[in-house]
Amino acid sequence: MLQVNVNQEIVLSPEKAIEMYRRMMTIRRFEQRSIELYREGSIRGYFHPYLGEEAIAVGVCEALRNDDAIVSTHRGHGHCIAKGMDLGRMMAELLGREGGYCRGRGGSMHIADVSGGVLGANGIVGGGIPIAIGVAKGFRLFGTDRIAVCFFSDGASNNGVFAESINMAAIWNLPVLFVLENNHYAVSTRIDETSMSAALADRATAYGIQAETINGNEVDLVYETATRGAGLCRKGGGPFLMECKTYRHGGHHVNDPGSYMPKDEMDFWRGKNDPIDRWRSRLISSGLAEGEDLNRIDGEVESLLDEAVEFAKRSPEPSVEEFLAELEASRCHE
Ligand SMILES: Cc1ncc(C[n+]2csc(CCOP(=O)(O)OP(=O)(O)O)c2C)c(N)n1
Ligand SMILES: [Mg+2]
Repeated sequence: MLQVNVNQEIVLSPEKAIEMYRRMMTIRRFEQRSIELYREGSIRGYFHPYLGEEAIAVGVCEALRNDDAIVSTHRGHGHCIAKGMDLGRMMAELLGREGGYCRGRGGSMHIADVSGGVLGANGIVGGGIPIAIGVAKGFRLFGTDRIAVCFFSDGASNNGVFAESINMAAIWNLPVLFVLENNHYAVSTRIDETSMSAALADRATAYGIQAETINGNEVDLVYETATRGAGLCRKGGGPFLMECKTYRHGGHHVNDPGSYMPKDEMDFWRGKNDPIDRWRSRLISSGLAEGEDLNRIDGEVESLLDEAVEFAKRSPEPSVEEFLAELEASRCHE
């Protein structure tokens, strides 16, 4: 049986190991298919792809319970898929259709599924962090052992709200798993231009919170760390921060060519450090799957995405009258 590589007590079952491959591939192909839809004009507005960071969302969400909650970011499609959201309804949301999770009103950056524990993507950088603190406080007040997971990236960790929130989580001993997706960039600004410390996890230890830095492109390592971190939070051991080093496979958003990203750096992260290729090789070398099995999964993922795109395109556009009526309604509440 395949075991995760650092902690021999946490065993990854073959089923879970293969499921993690399927989920990562689903995120990758969802993003690539969505970019095609964007290019043909079916998706409008901003679109921040999660390509290259798939192992973090999948490794973390596989370590959660269904009733745990996550708070996402502007780069959130991967988090939503990893938490189990339906591909068709997600695609419809991106296309701005009635069949979407928020009836097309949220779109890429404000998609949410409260009943599924996805408490929203967020267009405000760092905006999700205090929400996770409030959710975790609520879980505690209601006497549950549910936990809140807060995804955010290096740029958000430079915002004041991060410092205030993490301190509050520490003093109230809240069950928050902070997942810092350090992809090294905030738009075009490299993290070493804005931080004198290479280990952003040190910021958490300064507030008295346990924290670790790991390679976020190794899904088993992410899973193992998240399992320990979530377990600690659930048992009342306080918040935990995991800094996952990773890299965007392109520019900040779909229309950013990323020409400021050095080619050798990009080649490294897209090549031998690609999270899906790495996991595929591990599954094959450990005898858990043959290449053919994984190719079959790739085909199944593609069929699901065909169905998702078809569902989204068949779903009606919201009517202008209804939009205007909703605007009027919100004005009445001002
Ligand atoms: C409060 C706030 N400031 C600035 C922006 C504009 N903005 C959007 S994304 C982004 C960069 C965020 O970088 P990071 O937190 O590292 O996330 P990543 O894009 O790497 O996932 C900025 C500055 C914003 N949306 N919200
Ligand atoms: Mg970043």
